[in-house]
Amino acid sequence: MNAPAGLQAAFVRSQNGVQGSFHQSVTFPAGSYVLNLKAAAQTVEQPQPVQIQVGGQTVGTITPSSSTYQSFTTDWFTVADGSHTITLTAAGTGTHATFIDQISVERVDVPDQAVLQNNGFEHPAITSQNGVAVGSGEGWSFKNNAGRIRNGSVFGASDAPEGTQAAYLQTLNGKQGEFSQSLIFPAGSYVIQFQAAKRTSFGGQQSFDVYLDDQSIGSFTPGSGSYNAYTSNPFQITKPGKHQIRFVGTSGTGDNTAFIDDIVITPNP
Ligand SMILES: [Ca+2]
Ligand SMILES: [Ca+2]
Repeated sequence: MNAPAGLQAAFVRSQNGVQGSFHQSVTFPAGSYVLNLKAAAQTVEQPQPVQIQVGGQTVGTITPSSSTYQSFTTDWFTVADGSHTITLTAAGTGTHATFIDQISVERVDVPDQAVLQNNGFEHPAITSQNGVAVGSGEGWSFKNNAGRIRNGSVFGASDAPEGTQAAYLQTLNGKQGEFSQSLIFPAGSYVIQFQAAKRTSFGGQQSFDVYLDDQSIGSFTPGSGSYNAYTSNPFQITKPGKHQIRFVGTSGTGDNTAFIDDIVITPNP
């Protein structure tokens, strides 16, 4: 396939026990970075994983699953002022190559605190007559039966504990609602605090799990139509970087809804 930039690209593969690699020394100002690159597989059936290192530290292993060039981003890494060697090495055993092009270094800024955008689901203001905004809200991604409500919506929820709008997680026709947001965390220990209530005007009991990336940090079953405060289990971020917070409905059948508002990430002392 054609290179995504210009006419040429790099390749790495392994042959007779020799792992192909290439490297370049780059002068970095002290800080945190990611590498962005494009990569494609020579043979989709036998992809060649590629290990990416900076100054001997592995910052990612990519395995292109397509013969079309796709974008990849490494983990975050933090370096001291000075020259560091970026090395890409074939990490598999096969002779099939991975093609690589358009490698760039991107500086990433670590905030002082992990802050959720639109943590109270107030934006944008809901204008629909039924007071429900299905699957939309600034900063958040919604899936299946999830979205936002404003006070007085057809869901019949108690008034939002923060502002006038909240999120809902509904299980309907066997599909569980979920919403998520990715944000940048400084290293540290944290808990997630939020307010939650159940729908009492219709349906059954909703329960939900909260995740940091793929790690469950708590299961919750709001038992009251009034909002109560809940706190996740503590979790540890060992390196600064981007992580996803996710709320997922867990009741399997029926029509069950939970309401959630005022989600705050707090350092765990
Ligand atoms: Ca090129
Ligand atoms: Ca709110």
